[in-house]
Amino acid sequence: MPPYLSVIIPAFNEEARIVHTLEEVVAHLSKQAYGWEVVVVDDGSSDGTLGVVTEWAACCENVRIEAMPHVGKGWAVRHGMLSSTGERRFMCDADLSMPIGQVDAFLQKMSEGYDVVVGSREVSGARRFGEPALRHLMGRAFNYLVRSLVLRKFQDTQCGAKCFRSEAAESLFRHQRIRGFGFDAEILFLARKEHMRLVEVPIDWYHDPDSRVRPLIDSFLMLRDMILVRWNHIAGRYRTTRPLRRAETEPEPIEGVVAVVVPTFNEAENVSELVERVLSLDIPESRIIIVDDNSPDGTAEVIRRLADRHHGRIELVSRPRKMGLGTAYEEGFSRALAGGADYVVQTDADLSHEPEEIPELIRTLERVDVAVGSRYAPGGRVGDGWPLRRRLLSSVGNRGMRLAAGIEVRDATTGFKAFRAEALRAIDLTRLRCRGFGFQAEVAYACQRLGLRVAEHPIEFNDRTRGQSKMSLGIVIEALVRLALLRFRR
Ligand SMILES: Nc1nc2c(ncn2[C@@H]2O[C@H](COP(=O)(O)OP(=O)(O)OP(=O)(O)O)[C@@H](O)[C@H]2O)c(=O)[nH]1
Ligand SMILES: [Mg+2]
Repeated sequence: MPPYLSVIIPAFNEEARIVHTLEEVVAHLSKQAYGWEVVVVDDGSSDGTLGVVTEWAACCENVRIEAMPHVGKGWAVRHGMLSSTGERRFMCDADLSMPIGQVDAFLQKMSEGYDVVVGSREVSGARRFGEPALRHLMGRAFNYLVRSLVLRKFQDTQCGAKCFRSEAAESLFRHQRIRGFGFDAEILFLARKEHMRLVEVPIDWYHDPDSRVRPLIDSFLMLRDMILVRWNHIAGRYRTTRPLRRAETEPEPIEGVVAVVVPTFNEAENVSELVERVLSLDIPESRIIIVDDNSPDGTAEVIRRLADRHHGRIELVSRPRKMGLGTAYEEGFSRALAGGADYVVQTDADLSHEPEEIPELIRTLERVDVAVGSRYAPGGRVGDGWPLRRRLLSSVGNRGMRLAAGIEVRDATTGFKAFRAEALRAIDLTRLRCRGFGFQAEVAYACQRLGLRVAEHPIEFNDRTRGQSKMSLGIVIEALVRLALLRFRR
């Protein structure tokens, strides 16, 4: 059962304050009749925050810590919002500038039907304590800019206390692009764009002299972020495809054992979200097999921590060096089959494919052997965020490979597929020649030659928002040559 309330606390170098904050928060929540959880997201602190919270959380089962590389407050909150499960998701600052007892007022508002409740230091009834006048003035000046650029009518966008209904949190934070302090305004902008019900509630605010906000630099960075929000909007990057409210009738859960195979190279910033999203799908018997090629960014370490938390549901295959995509799949697939999977899914770690589409891919397997998540099938699309160069590379590469090997499926290079176990066994993976990127197309070719039933399920593909792409023109050319040779030999 998911808890009623998740409290998300982003923390960057908060060793000195975080324990006191946790004590206050837990003391307040323990008195409530509802279920709750506290998620501290460590934003790659260089002090002892991670250690202190880990130790503290060991004694309190409702409190956990999520360790992230240092990216920014916005990214930490996003991670907390998407990896927590409460019906209400409340974010607050690690210094508790707003005493936690006031969360009740937020929840009260939510019960009146609001989707997003925003703590405000400016609306009538709010009080500020101990804030230097100059600081306040700068805050107001910034707010004026924000209002005129992106958010009319909001008195205070930057207060760290906000509460979201679960569906709102999931839809908003998934579309978030801003990683730093400007994310609040972006989220509110998106909420308004989606016609969510928003309200500001007055709060008591105690200024902390040790605040992490640097007035000048951060105001400047936020201004830049606001311009970015506007720009992203104009460029169509916030076009949403996901319905805000969940469907009235939930589809049946997936029966059978599902293994999701994910190759990773430098995906430390993406794997936790991927894992949480996959494991929260309505698939009772799912496992994730991650094949990591000794990523220098510490991906394996992140996975180990996840594996501890989700006991028995995550398997890490650590390889000594970058051995290529093809062999990574080969290894992941054989583990999946050896582990008794009925269905095997492959997906990239960079969240370009929505994990929420996995159940649909598997349902497609009721009538075929292989389901292909396809950008190029009718109804499929590539998100607007993909730069022209990558779009061209993908489209030309895809066409080229189809032509070279005579592949019928419209998206030959997609990394998002589902196989029935028997079908995957029928493809002798050890005989495939393409060790790198061409592997995807070679599998498509093999399916065709074996006469397997293949169906394309249209998907939206979005550019990765974190981490580096490993794709290049060289890789595409190499794959093309190999595929052409393959067909020629046959
Ligand atoms: N184990 C392993 N994984 C890899 C290797 N190269 C890429 N990957 C992973 O394969 C998946 C796809 O790689 P991407 O870099 O996203 O390539 P792409 O999706 O074709 O292109 P972009 O989305 O534009 O980056 C990701 O999960 C990568 O981390 C590799 O050599 N070994
Ligand atoms: Mg990718």
